[in-house]
Amino acid sequence: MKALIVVDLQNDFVPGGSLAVPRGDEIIPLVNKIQEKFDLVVATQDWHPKNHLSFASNHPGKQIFDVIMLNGLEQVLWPDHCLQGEKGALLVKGFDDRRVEAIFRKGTDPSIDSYSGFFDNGRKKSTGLADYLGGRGVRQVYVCGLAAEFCVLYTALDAIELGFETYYLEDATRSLSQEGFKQAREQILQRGGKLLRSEEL
Ligand code: VGL
Ligand code: ZN
Repeated sequence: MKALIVVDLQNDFVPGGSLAVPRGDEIIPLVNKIQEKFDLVVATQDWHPKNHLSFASNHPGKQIFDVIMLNGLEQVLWPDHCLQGEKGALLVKGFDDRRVEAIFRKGTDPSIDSYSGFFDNGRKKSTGLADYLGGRGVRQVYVCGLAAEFCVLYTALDAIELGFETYYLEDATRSLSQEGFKQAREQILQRGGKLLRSEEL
């Protein structure tokens, strides 16, 4: 069983959104097209309460993109994004979600961030995605979406660690920075994942 995980393809992460990934919207038609190659399609959704401590706005005196220590973990401070139920948090317009069988929401605990679709950044709480995929007999996981060096990367790294054969779809993602994308691809290879382009599917 092969599953496609569409990570955080949400309005706030495409141009016009509050944490826009440059050219993030370019992947929408590609993500639509490749779904037919998979037995199962699931999605993740970044889903923050207003008081989330990853928001710079909740740390007076701090700036967006400052890095702080938050409960023992390094935390980048982001602009407010993906507020629960608001437009920025909705799956992006144009994304064909008809075949998406389940959506896993993350980042709901105000005290900890959650880049991976599987666990929070402290690996304390699971979203249930691993059990869901296991229960559906999935062995191969293909990861796409936004942003390449954050939520897509950490979702893929957890998938590798959980024992899934893991493919990082390098043309069905976009990054906040070029350097971040390069480092993400290196980490995937170092940890035993594979890089794949969608035409190889
Ligand atoms: C993401 C930063 C903060 C992502 C989510 O989806 O990559 N990045 N929250
Ligand atoms: Zn977030």
